[in-house]
Amino acid sequence: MPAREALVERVHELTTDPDLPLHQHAYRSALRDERLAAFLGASLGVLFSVCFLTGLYSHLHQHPLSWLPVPSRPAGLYRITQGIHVAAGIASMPVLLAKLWVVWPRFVSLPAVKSATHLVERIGLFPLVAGGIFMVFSGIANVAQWYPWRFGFPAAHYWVAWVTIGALIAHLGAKWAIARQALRRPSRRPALAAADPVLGTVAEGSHPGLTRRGLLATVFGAAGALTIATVGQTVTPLRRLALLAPRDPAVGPQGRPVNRSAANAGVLHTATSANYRFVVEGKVRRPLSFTADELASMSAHHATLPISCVEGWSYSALWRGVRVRDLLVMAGARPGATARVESLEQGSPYSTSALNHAQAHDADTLLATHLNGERIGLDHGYPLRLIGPGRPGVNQTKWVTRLVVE
Ligand SMILES: Nc1nc2c(c(=O)[nH]1)N[C@H]1C(S)=C(S)[C@@H](COP(=O)(O)O)O[C@H]1N2
Ligand SMILES: [Mo]
Repeated sequence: MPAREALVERVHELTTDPDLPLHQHAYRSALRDERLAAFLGASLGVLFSVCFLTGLYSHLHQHPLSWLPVPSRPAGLYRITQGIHVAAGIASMPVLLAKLWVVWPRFVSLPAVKSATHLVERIGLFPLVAGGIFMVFSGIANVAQWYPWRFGFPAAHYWVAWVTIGALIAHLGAKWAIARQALRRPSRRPALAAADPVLGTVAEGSHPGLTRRGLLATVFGAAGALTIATVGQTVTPLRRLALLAPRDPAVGPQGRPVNRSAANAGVLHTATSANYRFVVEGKVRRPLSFTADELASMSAHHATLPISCVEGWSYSALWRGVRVRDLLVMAGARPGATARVESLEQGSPYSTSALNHAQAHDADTLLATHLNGERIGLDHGYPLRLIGPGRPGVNQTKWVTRLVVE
């Protein structure tokens, strides 16, 4: 078969000509060794696992399971888990880039398949590498509120997380022994170098330029700098350093940030209309209905609670409002009741949110009329917004018009 022969010849040419990029020794560098690959891989494994667990916790808030109710306390818990989620995701960007740089000659190494195990391992690299890049890229783009895609971010970020973590566990299984060995031996590892013709074949010192230590310092320095330049969006004392954070927790209407304004949500008219009513309905003995003024005069309970956006910014404020649990009693709901709030906003996934039993009965779960002593502004949810302890920002529904008891 002449076509096949020509192809074989071409591959041979590509992989033996020292000037061509597929030549097997074109990527030799003292930095591309097992120890560095293992160290960067282990760091990335820790960062990705932290992101995965905190991400699952966030998912559980937004897609509740009746048999695994999320707690309403401590009030600042979600602020911490989500702050860590976003910070670990941002910090993993330079680590991921460095890891890919160190190991990428392997992706083009030949022979393409050495054994069945090698084939499985190689196929598994695709979901790992593509998934890892996707998770970090989509997460950071979401924090920057840049949506260069058509799919829904939360669902894609959630499902690809499972694929990536599965591939990570498989990769860990495949590399465990070699990585452990590489991390233990301090300097020369002739056994490893011999075992791996692609990586680790150039002795350190024979190559000028960056040392392993220098590379690690650069990578972790970059990760630290990115963290300091963004974490002030949630660790408020550091907010002046948060040069790369898209949100300043002290800037916005009433000195607090807003993602979706009343105008964007299309509620300018309905929220300010004299026809506005807040109603309590569903499984109740006495349905209730209030005007905006009635709500403001009933509102007597104070609570200091954070708004913790899934995007990683948060702020704490003093809220004044009507307790949801008092409304449940007034309406004659059964003691085990749960509830759902609905916004005047139409057709958004954030126009409704659920309160499980602990959340609905928490003394600080409020339908708020006041923010830091002032009537709540239109962009923060006038005339009424939900604010409860331990909840993600997306569940702190603004422009509330209905409480449906279940
Ligand atoms: N009806 C409605 N409520 C909403 C939203 C929304 O888009 N529509 N955004 C939520 C999100 S994502 C966050 S982080 C908080 C932000 O509250 P703030 O704008 O008052 O700071 O409101 C939440 N409540
Ligand atoms: Mo948010």
